[in-house]
Amino acid sequence: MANKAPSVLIIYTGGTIGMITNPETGSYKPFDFEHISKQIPALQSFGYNLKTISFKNPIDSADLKPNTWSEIATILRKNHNEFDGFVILHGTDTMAYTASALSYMLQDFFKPVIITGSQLPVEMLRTDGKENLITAIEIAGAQKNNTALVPEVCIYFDNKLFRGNRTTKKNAEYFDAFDSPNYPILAEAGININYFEKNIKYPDYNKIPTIHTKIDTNVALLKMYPGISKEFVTSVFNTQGLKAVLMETFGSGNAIMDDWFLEIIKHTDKSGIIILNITQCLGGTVVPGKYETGKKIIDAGVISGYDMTTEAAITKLMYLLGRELSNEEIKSYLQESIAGELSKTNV
Ligand code: ASN
Repeated sequence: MANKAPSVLIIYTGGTIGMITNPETGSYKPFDFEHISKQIPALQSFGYNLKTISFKNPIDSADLKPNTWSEIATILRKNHNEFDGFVILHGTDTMAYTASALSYMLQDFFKPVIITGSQLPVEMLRTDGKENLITAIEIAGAQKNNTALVPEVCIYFDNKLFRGNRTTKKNAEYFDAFDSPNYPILAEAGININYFEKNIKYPDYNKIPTIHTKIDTNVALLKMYPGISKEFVTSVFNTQGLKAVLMETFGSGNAIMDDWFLEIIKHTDKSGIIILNITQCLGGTVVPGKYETGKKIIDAGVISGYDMTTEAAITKLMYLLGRELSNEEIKSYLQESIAGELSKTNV
């Protein structure tokens, strides 16, 4: 019996890929999916069964709010059993945040969710959008023994397939917009698409796919820098409704040792606000207690986020706070991998 052609659902949320130039201002603005499909006639003759869902008002992802993640997750859950895979067209500015958030919100998902977009609109001759979209569709439909080859939330960009929650946008100019500094790529497209199966995470196929769509944004991001003032730090920690602070510290998790700073941390921890520590370096990990400057904040109550990216860590906090777990449960999940976003191997 001939194998059925794979079926892929494309969800168009916006981003440069579908933008056109506003003749009055000269700026790019989001446009509809029709425009994309006209620019890529190959979509009509693709060997797969393709269906499209388009956001009524496509957005520049810089203007994205977390309810968009819930909207996408709901569409994915509703269509999970109908399609072999999914492609999400999305702006690059916050693509790594969406990929990270979805990796937590979709639990025990068996189908590939491949997020892509472009640096140049699809109507431009040198666009990277055509290749990105066509290869993303091929990956979303790729199967082996009737199961998806890459059943993960991924970003496909510039010939590379990344685990979504390991990515960060590194470049606003060149086509290689994304990097995965702490985890190897899952596949690479050349003449063939080479899949690196040992890097791919597989779900428990006995479980039932579920989604968690509640997100709690009562979090703050605090980046360390020499000269950071007591007034500024105090104002961050005094934010009304605050439940967690993500600290981007120096090197392997080190911070200033001023008494006022350690007092704020201790007081915050006692009041039930979670403080999570990641490094502001592009690659590498927090090594708890390696230096005295790192040990002091651990003793004051800060917990380690190891090698998570900022995008993976902040969305993980929002997701876990949304689950309404106890602080002890949240702290324990933060220090473990729940969707392949963290490893402790280099510690
Ligand atoms: N501002 C755009 C967006 O994130 C950038 C892009 O897609 N290349 O929607």
